[in-house]
Amino acid sequence: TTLPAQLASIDLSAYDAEQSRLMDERCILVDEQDRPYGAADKKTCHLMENINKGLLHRAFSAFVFRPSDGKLLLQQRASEKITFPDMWTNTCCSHPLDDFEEEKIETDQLGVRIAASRKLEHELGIPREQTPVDQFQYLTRIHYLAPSDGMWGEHEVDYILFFTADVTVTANENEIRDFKYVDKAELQTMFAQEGNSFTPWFKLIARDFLFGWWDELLARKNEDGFVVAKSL
Ligand code: DMA
Ligand code: MN
Repeated sequence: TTLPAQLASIDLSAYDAEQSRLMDERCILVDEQDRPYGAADKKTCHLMENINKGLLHRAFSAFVFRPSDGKLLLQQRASEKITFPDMWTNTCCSHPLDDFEEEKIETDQLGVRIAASRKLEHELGIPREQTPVDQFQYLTRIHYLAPSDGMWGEHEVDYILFFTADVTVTANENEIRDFKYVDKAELQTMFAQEGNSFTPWFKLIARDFLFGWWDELLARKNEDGFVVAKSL
């Protein structure tokens, strides 16, 4: 049988083997009200051909802040990533998976919190005991669509989570090319510099929400001047 050109060209063998394997993970399909109705593999969910037909899945964006100075931990995505390679972005993004019962729990956004803790360990090597799920602060959900390179893209209901704690980072080089802590001014400088590219969701969140929320976070300091974590 002969595949249509579009389908033949999505053979993943040209991509990194580990990232290709991760395309078998099963994302949670949701409608525009974030009501789950099924599951599909990550490859299916991230093909623009399907996104253009309305396919939408659940995701999270985690932002980790350091208590001593309130700086935000950024990551640069690895060149191996199939979507949005080499771009600077927030600390960690991924998907709660249909593969794990506990990641489908909706009460107190527990499923996405568990997924965030799992992926902070997978991508940044942060031990799970350093990211207790009840310590994530849930801010809001955003529905957005963004193409990556023509063939691939994102279309998600994205849960935004803040987390303030000292963490130990051991980067997984298959996921992350670089990481750094920035304050607001340093981030603005990075945005202004030519040659830096940023993920579309991070630019969107930065444009619409991040700086206001960051100010509120910085206002919550204890007597020692440390930003205080806010949990559930
Ligand atoms: C997907 O992030 C989630 C958002 C919010 C864009 P990702 O591409 O980093 O996911 P993964 O690390 O699972 O490939
Ligand atoms: Mn996605």
